Amino acid sequence: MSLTSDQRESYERDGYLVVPELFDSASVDRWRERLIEIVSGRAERSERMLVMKDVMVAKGAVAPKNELEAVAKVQDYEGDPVLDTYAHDDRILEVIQGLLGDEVMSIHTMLINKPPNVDGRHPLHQDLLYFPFRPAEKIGASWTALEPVTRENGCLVVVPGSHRGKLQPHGSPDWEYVNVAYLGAVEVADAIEQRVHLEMNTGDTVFFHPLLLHGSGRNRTKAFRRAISAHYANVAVTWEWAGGDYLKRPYRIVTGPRKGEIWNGQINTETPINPLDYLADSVDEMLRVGDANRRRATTP
Ligand SMILES: O=C(O)CCC(=O)C(=O)O
Repeated sequence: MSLTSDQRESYERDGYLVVPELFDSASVDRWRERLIEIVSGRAERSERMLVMKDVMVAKGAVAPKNELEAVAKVQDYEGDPVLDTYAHDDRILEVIQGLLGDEVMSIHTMLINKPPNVDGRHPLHQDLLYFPFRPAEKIGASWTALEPVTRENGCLVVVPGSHRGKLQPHGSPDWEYVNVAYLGAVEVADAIEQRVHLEMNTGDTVFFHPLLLHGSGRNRTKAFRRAISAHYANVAVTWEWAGGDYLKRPYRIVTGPRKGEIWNGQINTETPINPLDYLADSVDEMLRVGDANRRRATTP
């Protein structure tokens, strides 16, 4: 699907674009099924895949009835033959190319599972916090609903136009249960008043800018709220994080003449960005809690 000029303008103005019915239910069914297979151990996990348990499960605050009720996210599904068909799907890539340019690489992939009975909220945050690449406008996300998402089951919430601001300080929200690395922008009192709830049907897809403030609410239903997502960057981005651990993971080019190759990264650390400068909380504290939860999350 090539973008219309109205769609481009709306993305540039608001920082996001919803494309209804980008996928039919058959495509979406296989990704949802694959999540179940992976979580229940019926499918092998790809090399870097991380299945994260929900914090309430990890802390014993709720007793899940099955494996799927225990999981908050599957990070880095790259290499999974079924889930990869999402990140490499032409319907996604054509829109991404329209927004970011012709040659793009995949920089992150995940499934988000919001089971019933857990808090599961995502505080308002900006994804750029997690990415070493700049400039921000050459990065973008796709997020596809794997079932109808509503205010009641914790749909995405966005703050239109917030992508025109800067990367903000983030910290752990003051909630009783917060999943590891679900950081929130600290100063959001005004922004939260302008939030818009994106209620979507199965297969509807939202594309968004990495500076867009977004999050999601609690699942107050007795059913699951699941989504599949991928992040992309134009190959012309440069790696700008401080520290020496450059290119510690392969970023695969997914469009254009170098499709299939691993990005061979331009590094620009003249004015290095230290992501820790954007963390409002004690890093030691966050890492300590994070490690403990990760250990629990990966223990079957
Ligand atoms: O799907 C959701 O609930 C929010 C996902 C999200 O914003 C994230 O994981 O960064």
